[in-house]
Amino acid sequence: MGTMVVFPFKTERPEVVLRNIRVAAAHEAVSEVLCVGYEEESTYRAIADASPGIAKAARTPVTLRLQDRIGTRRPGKGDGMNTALRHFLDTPHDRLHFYDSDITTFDGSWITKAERGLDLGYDVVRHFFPRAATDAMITWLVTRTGFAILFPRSELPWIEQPLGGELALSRRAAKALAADHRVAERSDWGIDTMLAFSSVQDRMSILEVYVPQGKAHKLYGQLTDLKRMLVECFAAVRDLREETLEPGIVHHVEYPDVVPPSIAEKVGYDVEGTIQLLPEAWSERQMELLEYFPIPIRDGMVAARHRTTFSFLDECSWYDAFEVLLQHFDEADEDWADLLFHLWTVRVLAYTHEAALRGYSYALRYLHGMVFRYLYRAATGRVLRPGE
Ligand code: GDX
Ligand code: MN
Repeated sequence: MGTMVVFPFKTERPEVVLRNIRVAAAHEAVSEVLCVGYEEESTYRAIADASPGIAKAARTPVTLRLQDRIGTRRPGKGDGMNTALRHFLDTPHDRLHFYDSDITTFDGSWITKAERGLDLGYDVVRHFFPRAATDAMITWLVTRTGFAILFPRSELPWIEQPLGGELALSRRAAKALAADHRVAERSDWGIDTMLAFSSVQDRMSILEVYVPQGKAHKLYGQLTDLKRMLVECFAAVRDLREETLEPGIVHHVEYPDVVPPSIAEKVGYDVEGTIQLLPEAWSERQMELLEYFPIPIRDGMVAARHRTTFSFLDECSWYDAFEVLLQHFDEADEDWADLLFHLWTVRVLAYTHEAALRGYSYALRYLHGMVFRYLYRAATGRVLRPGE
């Protein structure tokens, strides 16, 4: 009986991770905290030094271990989460929570909210947060877009933050996910996509709980980090293209609260720096790959190499581009990866211009509407435009 809380971690600020471990260990529902590291580096050693003291003070075991090599993709967060899933199944605990270790706004209420959802009998409880209008651009433009195009009548495109690393599972759900070889294979950033997909395909009941204070965490490093995440998240969606999903599962979403100004007024990325990045890393091969795309997209991208232009990649064109990518993208091919990164960057700028500039509430309505228009088009073949 009891709950295990897992923090997968790579290199993080030790004081942030240790604070989170303390919070979890002190929570009355928690019977064990498990930290799964990527390698034995400075963060790992800081946890090794401090965890016996934390465990003693809270009277809750704090276990530290390295991730196993489980998947077939790049060894990353997926191996960390899959290691935790397997470790959990070897314990008697009946509930498993995952939280990113770099969160600076984490507190006991996150655990309590998830526990209440599990008390009600949901198989999966997912946390969701208020996010800046220009944040979560992989979630909106890749994952939710892909889910809408591939599974328009399913519950999948309606999951608020399918890439979120904060979720809780019943033992039954953890067992089913651990037994899914597609989950086990996703050792990279694709793990979150696979967990969301597999839980819906398995017809698990899902509750999304709202955390009003938001998730403040480490800012993105270089854009190259984001590029890897983009490519791995896109590949995870693309690999689902032969799958089918039945409509209708139990999926409830807590009504969100007012968004704090710190989030509503936040600019999520460096617009100027991003524009300057566009002419970089082009190859002749990418120009050839553009031949797969409809002419307006191809011409627009050719122009974007030399001057600031992005509005051509509007909502409808992104759908067209996405379909081409679903069919032809090759993850192992560096030119495809660069081209995907370029296309996505242009689409982020176009979205910023067409929606985010109109303010927070407009932008969030726009993004939710966009997912609906995409799934409507995928299901009926009829194109809806913003405002329709
Ligand atoms: N064990 C292990 N191994 N942990 C890792 C690894 C790895 O290779 N890579 C990252 N982590 C940990 C990291 O220390 C942190 O605790 C968590 O995984 C998330 O990584 P972070 O670098 O903070 O990612 P980011 O950009 O914040 O993305 C997270 O939020 C996204 C989202 O909410 O949209 C992450 O959970 C993504 O999976 C998620 O898509
Ligand atoms: Mn983070």
